[in-house]
Amino acid sequence: MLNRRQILAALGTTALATLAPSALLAAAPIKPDDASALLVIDVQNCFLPGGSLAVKEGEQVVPVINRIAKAFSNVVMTQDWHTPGHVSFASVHSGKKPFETIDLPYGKQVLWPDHCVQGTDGASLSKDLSIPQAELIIRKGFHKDVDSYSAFLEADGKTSTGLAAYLKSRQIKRVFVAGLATDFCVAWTALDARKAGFEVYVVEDACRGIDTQGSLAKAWADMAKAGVKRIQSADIASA
Ligand code: VGL
Ligand code: ZN
Repeated sequence: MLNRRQILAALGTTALATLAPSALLAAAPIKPDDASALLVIDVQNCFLPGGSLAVKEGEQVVPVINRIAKAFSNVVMTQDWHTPGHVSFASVHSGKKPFETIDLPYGKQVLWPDHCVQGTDGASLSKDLSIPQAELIIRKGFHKDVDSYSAFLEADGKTSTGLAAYLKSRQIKRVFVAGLATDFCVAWTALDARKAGFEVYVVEDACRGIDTQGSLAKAWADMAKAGVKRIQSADIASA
């Protein structure tokens, strides 16, 4: 085995100069400033263990989100907030089962078990979230005939939730996205945030995915293509 000195000697000064600093030094931690906001997506009972659309390991995002949130002065949370009999529920389409898809006027829709019905315990935010400074809760998916994975735009691609205008009027330039599920509400939120002109980071270990029909790999590929930065919670400077 070569030791560190031998490796450095073998690389020589030219190679070293080429590699430094990105390869040899750890990246500086990212420090959220007043122009940064953490978006905590859908950390609701329905998506947690025992919930009707439980995301595998979903509960593991809670302590990670609580920890990183301490570094943010701006935090916005979202709640998936469906009407009873919402169009995204398999139960309202005869002969259809959860995770099958149908064509709706606005495009392809994955069908889900009934979840996050307005005012139910399943729609409540996790009681284990501890982010007292959170300043806004955006509810989405409350139009019976239109789904909304994204916290910015409904699935018709045109109805706004108002979040982009809110963030812009608060002078926010950078958003950090965490929560559930990576491949649906997190990814769609991150992609729409890019379209709205924000710098976007998705905190991978603060998210978990559903992963149906290749959706998780596709989501990461779409996000990379759109310029979304994939980071870990350890990349964020602690408060
Ligand atoms: C979500 C499926 C259906 C999510 C919401 O929060 O990612 N996924 N509704
Ligand atoms: Zn939903």
